[in-house]
Amino acid sequence: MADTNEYAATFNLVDSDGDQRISARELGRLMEVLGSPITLDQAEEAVRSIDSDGDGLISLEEFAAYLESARN
Ligand SMILES: [Ca+2]
Ligand SMILES: [Ca+2]
Repeated sequence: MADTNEYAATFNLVDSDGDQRISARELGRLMEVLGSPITLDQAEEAVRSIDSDGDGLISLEEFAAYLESARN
């Protein structure tokens, strides 16, 4: 089980509209800020690969689980 507290601050930064879900658009904006712009299609694909419950959005739990797995 991922420690979501560890990722909440990052998550909230990415979640610019504050609905507690990261959309493809928000992910795209993040990549732009990080200096690696991606297309909306690429952002949607990335969201699909992180989204484990299939609602098309990334929750904090999904975000934390993804970062945990990326770290190992
Ligand atoms: Ca959001
Ligand atoms: Ca989801």
